[in-house]
Amino acid sequence: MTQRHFITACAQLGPIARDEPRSSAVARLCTMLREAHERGARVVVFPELALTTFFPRWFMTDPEEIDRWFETAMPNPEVQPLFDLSARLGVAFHLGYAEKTPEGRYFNTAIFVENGVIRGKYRKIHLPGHRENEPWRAFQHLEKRYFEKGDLGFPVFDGAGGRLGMCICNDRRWPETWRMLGLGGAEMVMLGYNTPQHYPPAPEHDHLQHFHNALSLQAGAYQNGLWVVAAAKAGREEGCDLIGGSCIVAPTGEIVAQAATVADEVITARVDLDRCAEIRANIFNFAAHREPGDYGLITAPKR
Ligand code: ING
Repeated sequence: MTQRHFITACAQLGPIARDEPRSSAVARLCTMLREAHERGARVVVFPELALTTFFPRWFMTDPEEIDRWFETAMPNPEVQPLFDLSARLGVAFHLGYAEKTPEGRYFNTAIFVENGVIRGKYRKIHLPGHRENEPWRAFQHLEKRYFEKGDLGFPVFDGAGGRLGMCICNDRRWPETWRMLGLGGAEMVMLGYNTPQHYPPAPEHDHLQHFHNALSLQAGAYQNGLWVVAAAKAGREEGCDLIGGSCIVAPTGEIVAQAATVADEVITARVDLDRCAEIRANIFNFAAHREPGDYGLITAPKR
């Protein structure tokens, strides 16, 4: 019988340089997985696009240059050391990376790996930013150029003795993401993010990036009665300041652990999956209180 409570780790990454080889990023991830293990963790969550720098900040046209940022297999020789260490130490992990499928499709992807096996996969649905070069910006945010919208929905799967879900970065800002995972029965949602401090379309909101990050995660946790583990890629990466603020949020919406730096940093918290019931049997008892008959606009097609 797998325990319903365990230590979860959230491994924030500092900057990954444009020319930093994957072997270097993977070595950093392995170092943090070892620290997570030393601290008793059964799961560790790594950030979005954790193998390379956040390449959508640059406008590229050369297909070969673009392809260099993508993984065509998972695992692959570069990432295998992380899979091996995870299996050897018995610490499952969430990992974000850029996926190029054998059919030639491109996704911003996250996986959950336990006992060396991929047990969950998610492809980012809410792709922020733009598609064409916008030179007025200090840096680009070309996720709509380089990735397709995810085609796996919001899967909920078995892992760590409970029901797990994933989302990626901008997904966390959309309440629909959380409600889909909540309705799917997720008890713990794992995600990574690369969030610049400066948001070119609305610089007057730059000082609100940490607030909006926490607001989105805490609301998602509370309104769906689930644990949230959110890992940032942080720090000044190729001239772009990315926020930290990696954190673990309880189903009550309380932040129970938070990163204090913008570098590689492991934070941990004791997650008790049975605590989801405090919310989901009461204030957000979906069966008793939800009124989907009144929510038609939420899934109506865009006009
Ligand atoms: N990054 C950012 C995010 O949603 C962004 C994009 C930044 C949107 C700031 C709005 C405001 O956190 C990714 N990778 O989605």
